[in-house]
Amino acid sequence: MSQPVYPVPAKWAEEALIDNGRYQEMYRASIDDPDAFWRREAKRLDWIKPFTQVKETSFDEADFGIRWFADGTLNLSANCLDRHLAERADTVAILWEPDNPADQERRITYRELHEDVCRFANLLRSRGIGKGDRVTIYLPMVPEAAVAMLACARIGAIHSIVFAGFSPEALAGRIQDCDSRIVLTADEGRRGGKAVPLKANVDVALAHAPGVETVIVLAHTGADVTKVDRRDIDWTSAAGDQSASCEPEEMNAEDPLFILYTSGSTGKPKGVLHTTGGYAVWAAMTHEYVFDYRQGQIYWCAADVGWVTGHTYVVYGPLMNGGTTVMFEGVPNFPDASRFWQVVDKFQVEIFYGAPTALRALMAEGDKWVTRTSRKSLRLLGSVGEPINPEAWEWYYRVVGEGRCPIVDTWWQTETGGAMITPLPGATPLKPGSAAFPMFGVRPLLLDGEGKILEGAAEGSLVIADSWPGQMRSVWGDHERFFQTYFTTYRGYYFSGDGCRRDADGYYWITGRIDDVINVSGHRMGTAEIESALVAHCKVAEAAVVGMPHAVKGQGIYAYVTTNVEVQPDDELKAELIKWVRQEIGPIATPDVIHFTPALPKTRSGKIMRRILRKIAENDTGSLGDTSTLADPQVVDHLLATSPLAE
Ligand code: 6R9
Repeated sequence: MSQPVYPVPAKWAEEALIDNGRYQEMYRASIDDPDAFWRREAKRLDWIKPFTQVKETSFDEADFGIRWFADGTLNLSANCLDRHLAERADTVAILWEPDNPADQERRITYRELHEDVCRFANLLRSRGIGKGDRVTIYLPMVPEAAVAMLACARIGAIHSIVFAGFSPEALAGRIQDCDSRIVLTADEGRRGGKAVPLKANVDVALAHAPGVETVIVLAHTGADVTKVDRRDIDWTSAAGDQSASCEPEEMNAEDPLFILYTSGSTGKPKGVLHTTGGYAVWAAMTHEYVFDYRQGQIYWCAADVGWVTGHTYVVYGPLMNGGTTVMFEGVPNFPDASRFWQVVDKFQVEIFYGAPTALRALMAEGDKWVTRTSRKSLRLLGSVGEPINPEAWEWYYRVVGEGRCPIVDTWWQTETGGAMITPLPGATPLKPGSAAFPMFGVRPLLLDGEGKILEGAAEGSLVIADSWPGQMRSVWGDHERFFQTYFTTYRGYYFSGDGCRRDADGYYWITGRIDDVINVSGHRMGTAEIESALVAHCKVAEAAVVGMPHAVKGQGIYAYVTTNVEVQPDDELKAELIKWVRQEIGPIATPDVIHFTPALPKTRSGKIMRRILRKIAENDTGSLGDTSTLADPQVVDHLLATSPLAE
């Protein structure tokens, strides 16, 4: 089967910041002499005290450590705002589109954003928040979310954004894990015409997190919400009382910038910690090169700020580059499946960056929703969050982009801070479904099960051989867990948790997670997290969760559940368990299938044989492999006989 390859359009090769020759040259330079390369790249930021040290990193246990630009100081909010004021104060920084197209959009200039951030930063200071304090942000996709992030960065507070779709229980866990004394929220969010009761969720969460002294509440929808005296304050009036100037805190390059909780293969979600200097260099550089971004262009990353993509490519990257970033509160299919492309036309968006799950959902609605819009402004498309199947890629390319826009399929992770393996639009001939080549300074390797390096065309575990500036620095409160999670599977390498193939032309093809993490609509879920939610239910004895193929979501959630003996497993209990998991974690963790079983298939040593559970969930039951080590092979027969997927 011959694979299509789309060459770089001539115009792109001529006009882009980086053509193929330049990519090769810069990549070489970044690997051969990282200090010289990064010393140059870091000049894109305004430093308060210039650094003299550049890369001081080791992935080895004996001298493990990751430090970049460690003696430099800077402020990221000043890099996103103040330095643009002289020349671009009246340029629109944030173009906000509400959930409902009948409501008014907002255009916020750099001058206005700077003012809002200063006032809010002063408000935080007035509530006793300063350098190193954790601030939990539980906000919808409104400009105030960016204001809150930048205000934290301005005073050196560490923000921890919790996606507004998470439940009160999940929110409480994240508040407690990092000991936040303050929560920023809104009365309600809006998504697809429905209200999300954010303030009510915070009230429930705080019953479990008594350390919170202040809740700042944005009146977004104007809904009536409860107000706890002395604890809850109104965002707009309290910020309005503050001065519009606020001296930015001088931060060391290695001072923490933010925590973002993400799921792993074991235990509770971990607080991924990013620091200031390296992350900023990585975010600004990758945003410029990957999107060939130039000031004045209208750029839209459709991710939520609750995920890392929203941090790096809605807020920090574009604002450091003095860009105009679109923030969208809504969803792709409300009021109808034309919504994305109507927003593209409305704002004349040139660069659109979205997730495969949304594209597959829109593709299923038919081309007419796309073709009835113009989209003439579009020049470049991007994809992130999960592997994009070639069919969806082709649809995106032909129908949305009309064959005119390159697609940058960017592979990266919360842990990596920004794009790691990606095409560059002026440099890389595209293969649909491949994330192509490494970003500057990134050394990907494929390893086999024994940890042997695979050369040439091969498939194996994707590891990164050396540090890059945007790398996470620790797990909040548990540095040992950081080392254990990422650097012990393969000694001396950062292990991504992803499987990957490299073809004969050196293109990388991410095949998906090879650990116990599933990717549902681009959202990472630890199977262990969903299992512990299930077993926390009083009628459940045991549970095992695996991923299953899902046409739109990429992966769905398949839960095997053993109830307590006296319980009758029926449809009513199924509905109850689904509701329970949504409540414990959030709607994104809703199981697609609940398969009751009197027992789980286990080895004689008591280990659940997940391989078999995965096969059944994939409805690939012809090749279950060796079942001879099972304690009770009849369990498998029962599962096969009761599988809801079998015809
Ligand atoms: C940025 C982000 C990370 C996981 C990652 C991988 C999957 C992300 C991808 C992709 C194939 C791409 N992933 N981008 N897989 N192609 N272009 O999504 O971060 O939420 O931490 O998820 O997502 O499996 O390991 P995060």
